[in-house]
Amino acid sequence: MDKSHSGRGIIDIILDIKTKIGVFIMTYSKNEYINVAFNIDTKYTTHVEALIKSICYYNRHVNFYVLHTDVAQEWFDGIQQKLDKLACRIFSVHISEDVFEGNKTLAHISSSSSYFRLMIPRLIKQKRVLYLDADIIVNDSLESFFNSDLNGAPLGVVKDYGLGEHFPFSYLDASISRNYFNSGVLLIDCEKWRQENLVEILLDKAKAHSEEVLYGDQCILNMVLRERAKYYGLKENFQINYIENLKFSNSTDNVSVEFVPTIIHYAAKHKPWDTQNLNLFYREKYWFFRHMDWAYLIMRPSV
Ligand SMILES: [Mn+2]
Repeated sequence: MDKSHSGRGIIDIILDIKTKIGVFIMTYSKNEYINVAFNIDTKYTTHVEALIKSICYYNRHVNFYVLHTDVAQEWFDGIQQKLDKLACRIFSVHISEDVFEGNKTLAHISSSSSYFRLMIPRLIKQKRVLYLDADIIVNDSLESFFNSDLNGAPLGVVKDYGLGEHFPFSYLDASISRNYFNSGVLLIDCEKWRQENLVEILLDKAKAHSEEVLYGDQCILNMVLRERAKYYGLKENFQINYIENLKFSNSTDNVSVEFVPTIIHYAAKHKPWDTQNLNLFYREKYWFFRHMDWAYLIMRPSV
């Protein structure tokens, strides 16, 4: 109780130590984990492994959380063995098949598993989580995006560039706003979501509207959060369908990008792993990481 003898409290002293020992501060901030979540089924493990490798190519100290109903524990064990050497960890977040049992509309729609991502702040006890779709490759360090200031917003997002001028959502009032974001990259302030009961609010919206919405849970997220989200630029969710549309409307394959996208999102009908579009923009980036040997990542000088 008596701190008058020194005139300073414990906090002041800790702050003092931190400012005096600069190295300590650097090490400390480097040890902060980046939390990344995916939502996949077992068919997607190959693609998510390529995505994890791309993240480890540019980042260390990452916690990976995989939301799923059917991925084998052996897959997690094998990936963790590689990640041990990269100061990263992977966690299986197994969700029971009947999680939406009490919710008729959700239980019956085929894409109901994509709604799992709405529950991230309830499932993952972290302050902040970056959700990424599995049709993504990371192309740079995530540190500045992950730690960026959300300015009080519960969510960081990127506009859906694939829509162009269309706004085909009767259930979203365009006169209020034509904001519509892509839900493949979501920077989630989990603490704020928990404080505001956003998981419940989103699941209630889903209950009421899941049968009429055009793009499933992406529309539900937009219904609740499009006016409250912080919007980032194309760099943080570089949507390949946008580039493919540009190529098509200009009848050219010759597109160059003047910045380095941090997150490449193959949000297109055709994926880099199929044979439908061999000219898909950044197709080679996916294959670079898909074939990258874990041994190379492990032996490579630390990033
Ligand atoms: Mn996607």
